[in-house]
Amino acid sequence: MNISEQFEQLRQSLRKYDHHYYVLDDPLVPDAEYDRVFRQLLALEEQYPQYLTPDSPTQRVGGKPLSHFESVQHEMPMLSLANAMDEDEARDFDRRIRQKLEKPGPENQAGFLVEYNVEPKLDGLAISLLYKQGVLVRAATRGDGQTGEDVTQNVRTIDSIPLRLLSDNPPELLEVRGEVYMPKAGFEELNRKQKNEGKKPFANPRNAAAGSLRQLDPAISASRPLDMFCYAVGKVDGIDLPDSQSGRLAALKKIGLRICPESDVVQGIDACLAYMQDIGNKRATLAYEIDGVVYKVNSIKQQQTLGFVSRAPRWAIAHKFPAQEEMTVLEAIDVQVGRTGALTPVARLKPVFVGGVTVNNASLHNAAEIKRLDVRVGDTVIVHRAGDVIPKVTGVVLDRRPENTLAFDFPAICPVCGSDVVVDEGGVIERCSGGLFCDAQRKQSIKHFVSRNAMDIDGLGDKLVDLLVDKGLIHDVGDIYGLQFEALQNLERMAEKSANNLLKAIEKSKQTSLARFLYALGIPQVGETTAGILANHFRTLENIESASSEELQSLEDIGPIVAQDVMVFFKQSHNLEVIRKLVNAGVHWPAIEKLEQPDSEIKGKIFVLTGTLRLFTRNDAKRALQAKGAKVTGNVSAKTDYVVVGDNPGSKADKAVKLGIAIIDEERLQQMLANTDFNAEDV
Ligand code: D41
Repeated sequence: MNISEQFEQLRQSLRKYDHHYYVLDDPLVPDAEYDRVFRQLLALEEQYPQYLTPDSPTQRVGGKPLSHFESVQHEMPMLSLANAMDEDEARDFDRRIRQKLEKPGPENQAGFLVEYNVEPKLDGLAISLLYKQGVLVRAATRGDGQTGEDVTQNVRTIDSIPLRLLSDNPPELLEVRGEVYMPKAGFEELNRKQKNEGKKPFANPRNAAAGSLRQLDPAISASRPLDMFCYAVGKVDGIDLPDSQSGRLAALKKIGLRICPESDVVQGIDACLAYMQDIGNKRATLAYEIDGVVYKVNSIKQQQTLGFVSRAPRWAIAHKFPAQEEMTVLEAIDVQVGRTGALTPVARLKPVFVGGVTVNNASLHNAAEIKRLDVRVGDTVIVHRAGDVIPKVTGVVLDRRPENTLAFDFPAICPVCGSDVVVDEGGVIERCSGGLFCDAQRKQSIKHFVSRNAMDIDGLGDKLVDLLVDKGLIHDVGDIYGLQFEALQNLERMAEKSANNLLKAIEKSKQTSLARFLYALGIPQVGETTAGILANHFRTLENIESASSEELQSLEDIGPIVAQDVMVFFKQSHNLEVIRKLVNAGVHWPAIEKLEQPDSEIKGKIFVLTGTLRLFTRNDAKRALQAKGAKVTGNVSAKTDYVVVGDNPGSKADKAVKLGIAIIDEERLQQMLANTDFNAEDV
């Protein structure tokens, strides 16, 4: 083999590996092998620089910093995309299309479904790639649609974009359009870095992607985790493309370009709307940010019949999710007291529709956050609500600040019991110092005690707890077991049947486990996992009560702070009093036998659960794993040991494959849980 053939062979191998790794998400060879081939090519290029070509896989980063970006004219204009803000507008879009496509006559109107290619609408920035003879020669931003900026040097650093198309006879010219975006995980990581380096974090992945592509120094772009999905072609010379959008996407994929795996073909607008719903449900688990879905008439012939209105095709529409950010007026700031006394300021808002629901309240976290935002009563604020998370106030529209507003005065005494407020945990959390003298803390600790993963007392909801405390029927959790039928029945809205059911549930809860009991007590810093660890190690409540700090700290997950909290809790006479009351009332748990712990497959391992589970609820699987010493986290990373996949797993499973993490199904999980049954009771 001569030198030139050697070059070509190495380059071809690397292109193939890149394609499998970045585009197909299906690596061909281990990373070490990739590195070897890469270094071989580098060495050869150093030895014979005359053979070095710009489309070599080694040449992604190499350009020098620019002083500015050149303007470039697109070969064919980049169109814009009309929006549908709700279902009605989406249906109007379909109706217009059917009217244009159909021969007139009401008899045809019914039952005629347009075929649509449907795809997520990525929240990145539109880019046009220009391939000549299969080689990437230019990449440009959309700009005004006619002219954009030449960002070739930066786009070349995106690993999933082929510098040369995978085709033996590539088209003379091919313009490809798509969205460059920053995956959510990469965005989080980048912002962590920005903060560590004292730089301003990016507001969202879209801004981060745009900022990264607009770096004059390609080395900076190269360090940013960018990716691209292609969704359309511009000018094409020298090949015949398939006559449908879906066929074209497949053709692009075949020559090495990355296509969104969620795109699909459906018949009619109802199916489009169902697709939107489906993608909406998956939204939080997708690896990238989307702000809607795009419906495109699939047939190119029909697209041509439909044509354009100004710069937007009549055959495509972006159906947007409801905005996740809106403005509204902050009417008041209330301060709530939690179970451990932490004071949480809550924004009372003029009701606003955001993220698909009407929001009245939003969290303001703590005093420091209020200070950081300088948010004042009367301000117009920005409210953010994504998925099912609690709405947050993320900013103030200073332009709209009325005159004479005052900075918020965080209370110095507890708004419920009047005790002093103290600041702890690095000055971030304000706490009421009233402990169980504070009604709010007592109510919250009772609510925690009866909750599902604690003592699990069915029928003792938040409102009823408030009522029972307000009426003086219970003072602490120990009083729950002394509740009498007569007293309950005298309460408003408490029928005989519900009073009986409640008493039954209370009775039933007496039989519990040590871990649940410990968790229910609400010891600061002791969540379910830690409660399980304590129960397994110490086996009896007495052992825990008398444990030394060293002994506590010898356990996994327990550091000096948690150890301190546990010891302080069991030193308080009122806590011991309550525990005695509970035990005297008959709360009990089976003894934990000390068993030899086999080398567990689970202990100390990190699990991620994804997809719909059939054998467990997600909560049960999580608790069972935690009880056996595993950590269960929400995100797949290099540290993850196992990803448990149920039905329709989504991107976490993909990521696990990419990272080479063990993927197991529910049956296997069940087996693992059974094998490691080192504890006599299930926590
Ligand atoms: O994901 C997207 N952001 C997306 C944008 C998409 N999936 N498809 C798109 N299709 C088009 C047409 C139909 C005009 C080829 C688009 C865009 N345009 C687009 N992005 C920015 C302006 C237009």
